[in-house]
Amino acid sequence: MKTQVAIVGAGPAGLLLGQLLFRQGIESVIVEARTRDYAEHRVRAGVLEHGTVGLLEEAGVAERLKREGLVHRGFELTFDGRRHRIDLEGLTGHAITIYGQQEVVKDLIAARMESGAPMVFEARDVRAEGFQGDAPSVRFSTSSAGEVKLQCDFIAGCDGFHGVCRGSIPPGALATHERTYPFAWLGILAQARPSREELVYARHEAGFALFSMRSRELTRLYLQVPPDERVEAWPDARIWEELNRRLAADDGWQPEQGDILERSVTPMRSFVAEPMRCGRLFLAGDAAHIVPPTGAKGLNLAAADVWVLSRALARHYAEGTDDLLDAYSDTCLKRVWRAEHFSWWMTTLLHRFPEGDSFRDRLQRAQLEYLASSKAAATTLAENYVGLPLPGR
Ligand code: FAS
Ligand code: PHB
Repeated sequence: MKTQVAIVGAGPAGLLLGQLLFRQGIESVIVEARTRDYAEHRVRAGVLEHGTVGLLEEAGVAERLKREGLVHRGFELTFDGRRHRIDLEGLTGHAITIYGQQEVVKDLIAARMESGAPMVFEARDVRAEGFQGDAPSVRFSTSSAGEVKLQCDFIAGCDGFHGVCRGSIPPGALATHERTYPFAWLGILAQARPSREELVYARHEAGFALFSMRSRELTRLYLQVPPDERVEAWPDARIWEELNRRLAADDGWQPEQGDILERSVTPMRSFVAEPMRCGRLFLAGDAAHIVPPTGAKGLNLAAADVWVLSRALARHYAEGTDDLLDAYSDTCLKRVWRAEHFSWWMTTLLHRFPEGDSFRDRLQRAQLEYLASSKAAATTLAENYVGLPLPGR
């Protein structure tokens, strides 16, 4: 089997790359370890930067997003029983869009099917090989095709944090930087009407809480919990009681309750692997970097990486010049570290740290008071939240 670009992983990064390459006449094969159903039903991200929406439009997969996505022009911070709105559009001219990651994945898989470009699900024993030489290939096996060697010019490692591509890079060729946090997020998806127009981020003595949504019928909520917490420790009544406590403010509002459809505990970590390239293997998305979800940056960073990679590959095939390919890692890492800083900053601002450090508490409050009273401070938060300009756009 032969192609130009072998893409490992059918998450948002791999699928969007496949679509952007297809629209530029560049061949690719997507190799995914799980089933289509798994890829389309994994509840994760929900916030799309305006730049990501623009990319999905350019990729020709934004029709349903435009119809069903919820445009939010601001969000609210809550602390000490008061709410402060951050006017995203007023401060930056841009808004965000609430549209579930699994919906983005469904739209991209449908477009892939329609294009007829190859995509393999349930690939086993996937290996990236030969990328330090001139003949890279991806080997895998499937129940229908048996052992397959997919020869290609380039490999795009879009297989997430737990994938195989990053691990196939020789240890000396990669440096990693990591920060883990002494807490996790308990996330729920509830069959409840979002009873507030915009997201609410709450810093509370008992810990962080987030009110978000997926549609006019589905609410998405998060609670800070200890890092090794088990979902069994949180029966429905306890979840709603704690959400009401942490999201409370002087307006008396409480989230509407409903059946909990999905619940999961997500560890919080910051992680960056450098460089994001080894020979003809290019890492993109969570395969190269992880941010704590407090800044809602993960999916958006993945989209930005494959935008940069698709442009670089297009230049390689159209003009035979590799300047953008050679600059790929530095171009992406500039944006990655900005988002890493923003996500770390939002996380340390809004979460309670177990050691109960009163000095840190006072610093958090001082920063929140500053955000609530200074246009300059609120603008910095807003421009990072809506998303900084994409390179070359
Ligand atoms: P993904 O992990 O999504 O996809 C990788 C794909 O590769 C998967 O389909 C996997 O099955 C496949 N794969 C793995 N190993 C393989 C192998 N060996 N061979 C073949 N395929 C393999 N981000 C935001 O921007 N906004 C948010 O609001 C937000 N909220 C989040 C909430 C939670 C609870 C979590 C966990 C994450 C959140 N994120 C958020 C971050 C998240 O969305 C990721 O950044 C995003 O999924 C990254 O996309 P990919 O890089 O495509 O990786
Ligand atoms: C979500 O809706 O899943 C979400 C929203 C904002 C975040 C993180 C997650 O910061």
